Amino acid sequence: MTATIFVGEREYFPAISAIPYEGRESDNPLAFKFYDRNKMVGGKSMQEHLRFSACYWHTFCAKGSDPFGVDTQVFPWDSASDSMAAARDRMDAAFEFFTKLGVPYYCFHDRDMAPEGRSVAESEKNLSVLVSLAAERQQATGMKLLWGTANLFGHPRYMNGGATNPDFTVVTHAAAQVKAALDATVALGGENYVFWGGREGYGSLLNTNTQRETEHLARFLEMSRDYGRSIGFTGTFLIEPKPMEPTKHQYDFDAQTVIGFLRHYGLAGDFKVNVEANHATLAGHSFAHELQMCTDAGLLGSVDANRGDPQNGWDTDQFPTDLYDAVQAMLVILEDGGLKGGGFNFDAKVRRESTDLEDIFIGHIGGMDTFARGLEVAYRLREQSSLGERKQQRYSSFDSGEGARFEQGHLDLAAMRDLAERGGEPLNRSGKQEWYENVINQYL
Ligand code: XUL
Ligand code: CO
Repeated sequence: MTATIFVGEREYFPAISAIPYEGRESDNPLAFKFYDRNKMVGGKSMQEHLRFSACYWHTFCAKGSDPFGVDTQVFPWDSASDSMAAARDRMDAAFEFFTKLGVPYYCFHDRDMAPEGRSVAESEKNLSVLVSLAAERQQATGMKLLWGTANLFGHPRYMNGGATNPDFTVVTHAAAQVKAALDATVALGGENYVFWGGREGYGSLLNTNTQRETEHLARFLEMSRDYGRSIGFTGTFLIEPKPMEPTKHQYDFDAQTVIGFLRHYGLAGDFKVNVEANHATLAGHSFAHELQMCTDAGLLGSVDANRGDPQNGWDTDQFPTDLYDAVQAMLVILEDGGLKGGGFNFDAKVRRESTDLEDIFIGHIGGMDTFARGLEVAYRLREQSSLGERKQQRYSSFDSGEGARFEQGHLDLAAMRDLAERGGEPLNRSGKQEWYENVINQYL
């Protein structure tokens, strides 16, 4: 995988070569300290466990602007005035970056890869031209597509929603875009296809029929699934929950909301969940909580790796550096048998103030090292500590006797009442939270 370093007509990062693993003593900012891709952790290499992906949008399309200020980052792939020429340059830069970094996967939105045209047909054509070039670059480098998606939030026509827009004509445009993005994903061998409904929600209940919009969303997803399957897409469709931003309320609020929705509409299985760390914290949850809800339901699809800032109530999309969080996430993922068709996609961006070209490498290196350490620590915790055993032991009263009969559905409420009377007052059993927390620190 990612054997060849890709350099197109022009080298965009001439000062940077393939990022090596140098170990924790290294002071080279452009080297991995912990991510050693071929290192085996319990029968699988780090690369196989973590299935890292870099994203097109933050890294190659965003340039540091925020609601209060214009771009701060000047990128050499942005100089062409023709939008198709700029898209080709961006693609060369992206594949050079992916291969020098050494991630096996990438992700993109239709509009990251190719500019919107003046009509549906022109937009489709633009995308298919760039998809052919991406296919050549994938072939040359061994890079693979973790997922594709359609941007149904940037264009003004989507200001009131994409699939949930109150205007049917807008919904048809959303469908046209998803159809083309599915064609692109299949053409590039994409392993998953993502729906993130940034504008599928509302600003005010006063002007919104939430029931109709939710039904429309389900219908839209069904038709997308049916089209995808009809063109040979065998991967997983993913819904990426987020509670808000840009809408005040987003229908795909959090993992449990999405899981309930998928089950209600018979979409679970074809569709799973793409958990994003910063979206979890915006919903008032932890990253590990969202992963746990998905693995409990058998519906963990993939991960958008990043972090928020505990002092900010918005999606800061920072690179993940919190080891404690990474360990807790990896404990849940290892317990589930590892990521299957999904990966760790860095939906993360360097700060507006990080204006050196090398900063995008440094951000990704830090994120990859964080999860590599998280993986190793979580693996050792599972192998060597009594964490798992103690957690299991907490439920041992359900393993046999009346507790087991309860789990099997053999007891009714009256029988439970009689058992309560017979059993007398239960002993207080300590939850031992502090002990669990201390064990994690001991292994860090
Ligand atoms: C936005 C977000 C998106 C999705 C893809 O918060 O996470 O970039 O990952 O549309
Ligand atoms: Co995301």
